[in-house]
Amino acid sequence: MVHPAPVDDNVGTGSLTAPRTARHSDGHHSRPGREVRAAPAMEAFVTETAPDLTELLKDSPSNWGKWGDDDEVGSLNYLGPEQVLAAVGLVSSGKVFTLQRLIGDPKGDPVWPGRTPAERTQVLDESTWDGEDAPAFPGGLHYADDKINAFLQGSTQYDALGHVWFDSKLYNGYDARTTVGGLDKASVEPIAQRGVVGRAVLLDMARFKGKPTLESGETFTHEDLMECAKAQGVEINKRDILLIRTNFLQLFFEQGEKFYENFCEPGLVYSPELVQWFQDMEIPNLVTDTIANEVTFDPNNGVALVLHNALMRNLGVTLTEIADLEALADECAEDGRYAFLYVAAPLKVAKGSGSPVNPIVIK
Ligand code: UVW
Repeated sequence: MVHPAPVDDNVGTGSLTAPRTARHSDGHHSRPGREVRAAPAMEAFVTETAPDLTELLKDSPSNWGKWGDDDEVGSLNYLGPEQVLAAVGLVSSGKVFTLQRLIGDPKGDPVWPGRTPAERTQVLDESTWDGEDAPAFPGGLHYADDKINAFLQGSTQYDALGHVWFDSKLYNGYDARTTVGGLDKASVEPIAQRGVVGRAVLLDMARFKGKPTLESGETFTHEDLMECAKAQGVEINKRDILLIRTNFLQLFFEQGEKFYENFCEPGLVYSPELVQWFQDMEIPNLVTDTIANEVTFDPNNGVALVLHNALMRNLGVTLTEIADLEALADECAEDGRYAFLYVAAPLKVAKGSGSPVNPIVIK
């Protein structure tokens, strides 16, 4: 039997014959099927006037040690069989919603500045079998293979709890040097091993504010979330997974390059009260339709991604980003039911700082 050879030495194993790549009728080898639109480099956004996170969060609550010295899943510990069964009990219509954005969207993939969208490359396709020296499987088997080169945070994703840090310490006090060459501690793997299942509540902040999308830099607080919930007729319970809709990424698709000018996403803004509310409510997981879950630069102090640190690093709240909440939000507006079963299984990537995910909501 002759095996078709992949496009480069990094792909596949097995016995190889002459290298053959996917080839199109014009004789060209495959390329990713679209222009890859890169986000601008991160340096473009960095300022030096902000206070240190160490100072800003010095009195902020922490869950380090709460679930043991070896814990790597943080506030997901709040989700046990009781929460799963209560969430399953919410299922009544059987309607299913998938929350992942398309990887390799022909219209572009929104990513954090400095990251590049996933590139999918065709390795084998029908053209592999063109010509007389084509591989031959008994029975005439042909097949397609492809690969992606992607940031693990380059699409709808779970952040590992060790994804961000300051002061040389990750979640649970792990040394930041444990990230060198891959996350030895608080990687995405333990989150993926465990899975995430619970009652989730959609807080449709865009509809609540009567806007098609929230605006660049627009902020809201936990009190706004509670107001939104009240207007929607839903209660936020302890240990609920929060899904927040801003529809901000619609602007990515409408504005092209301009989207990254003065980049500052809308979202929750840090206050000690907000962090205490997350702690008291024992929120296990914050899911948003923005690239980074919170207002990018805190308008009160200029610090970038304060809540990544106050919530994820300190409290162990898992963060899920770039979720597509549009179809779900339309359904909630239609049926008036904003609480439902949420299930997510990030990929088991050893040492990964995050993982793509396709969360599922069942109503
Ligand atoms: C950063 O943490 C920089 O980004 P994100 O959480 O969006 O992956």
